[in-house]
Amino acid sequence: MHKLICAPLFACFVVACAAPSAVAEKPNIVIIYADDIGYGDLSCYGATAVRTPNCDRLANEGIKFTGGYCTAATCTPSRYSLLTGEYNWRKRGTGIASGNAKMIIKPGRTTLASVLRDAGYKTAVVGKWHLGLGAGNVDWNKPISPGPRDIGFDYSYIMAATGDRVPCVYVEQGKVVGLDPDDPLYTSYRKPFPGQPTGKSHRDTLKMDWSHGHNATIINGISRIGHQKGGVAASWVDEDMADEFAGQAVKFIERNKDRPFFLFFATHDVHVPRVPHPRFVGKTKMGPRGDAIVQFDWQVGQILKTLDRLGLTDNTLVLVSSDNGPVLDDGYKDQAVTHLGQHKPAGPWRAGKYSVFEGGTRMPFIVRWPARIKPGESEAIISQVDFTATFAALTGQALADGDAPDSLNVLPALLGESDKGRDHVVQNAGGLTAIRMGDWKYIPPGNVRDNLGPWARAKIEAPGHLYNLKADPNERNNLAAKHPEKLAELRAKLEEVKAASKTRP
Ligand code: NG6
Ligand code: CA
Repeated sequence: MHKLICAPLFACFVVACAAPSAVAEKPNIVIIYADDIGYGDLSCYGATAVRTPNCDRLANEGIKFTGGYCTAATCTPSRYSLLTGEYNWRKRGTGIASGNAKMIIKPGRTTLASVLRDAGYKTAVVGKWHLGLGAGNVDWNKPISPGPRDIGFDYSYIMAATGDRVPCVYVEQGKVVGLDPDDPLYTSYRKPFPGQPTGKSHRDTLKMDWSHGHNATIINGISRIGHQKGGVAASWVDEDMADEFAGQAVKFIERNKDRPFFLFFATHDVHVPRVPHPRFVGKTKMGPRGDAIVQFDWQVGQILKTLDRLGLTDNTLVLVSSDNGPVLDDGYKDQAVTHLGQHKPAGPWRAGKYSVFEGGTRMPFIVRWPARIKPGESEAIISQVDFTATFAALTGQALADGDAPDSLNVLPALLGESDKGRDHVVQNAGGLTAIRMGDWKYIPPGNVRDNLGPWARAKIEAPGHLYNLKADPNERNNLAAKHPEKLAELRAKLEEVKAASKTRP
């Protein structure tokens, strides 16, 4: 009897004596991943034309990072890197995926989700997926496989791609939600379905006009990229999407309140088409884009309220970030350009979505974990590609040699115990990759997107541009001629990273 009691007590003692960071911890983890929200879009990062009280609460109660990055200036590649821990530009086929693309991440691969599932977490993705589904020629009328489950998510309630791409339906656990078997769903990214009205043929019937692309099938009065036939009852109502996703996220938390859970909550806001619920319309003077930011923040609030209500706030790590920089006109005439006013969606950084200038990949990045993290601000460089190794370290999971090849364990920086994260980070936009090392930034020769849409380009001449981000955060003063040795150093580092197959030690 005595012995039986003693053994577990002794085990507890040993665990308690070990260094804190060596002990596996199992806080709940919620990553709230915005779409196309820029560094300057949240009031805790300086916005005044829109207020984001829920994000601000997180920033006050946690750490506001000023050097947080996504890996690429568009959605699919950033999400690929976040989940796999691999730089997207190492793998072909990780560019912006169409709505009927096959699954991009190989089933069985080690991902952030599989690592946490193996650590005993219940795992879920709710919201935007945009990483392909199925094995090619997906049939939406049958169970869709492979999908999120095959890379570590126990539960999924997602849209296949984006709000502006067909199919405009939710997919829960591999099945289209609310699909009427008598009205099967088909998609095509090549030919239109004969006789179907499109944004081109029925432009005057649209509730929001398109500006480029986005002129194929009309769903809910809005024309999209790609053609969809059938699935009428299953098709979403854009105005209800934030409620739908937030509701599913809350239900997942409620179902799993008594065990460690990992929720990847990937909101659709503020991607196009921006069609916030009527209760958010007019909340800002910026039109739908501003109102969609308010709607995003409301979704953050739904998560925070749920954690408070269930007594989970203290031991839940909540991380808020975004998948790429901001954009104004991204295909619809939605007042984003005309009603911008003095608002600076990318904050102090140059350009936004689609660009290797800082605005493309420098993200809002907030981490709160009351039980463990002291509130503050940090300049540490952290990339979303680091999530897999960092959360593996937190939860005591080992990674095999080939796993998460570019993911660095930056746990001390994430927890605010160190101001050192990465010493360098690679930033990608389409075919261009740039590198930041310390305060320096090198962009190789090429054409760089240099606006927030409508588009302008900056030409980067040989041997590339060199900026000092500390002195010149807006990347205006090219120091290539003045500091050729610095340029050579950064270029060599970028080439070394590109030539290697992995950068994780
Ligand atoms: C582009 C779309 C844009 C947006 C983007 C993906 C056109 C002309 N532009 O091709 O509207 O959908 O893809 O955005 O079709 S992302 O945030 O999902 O990467
Ligand atoms: Ca995006």
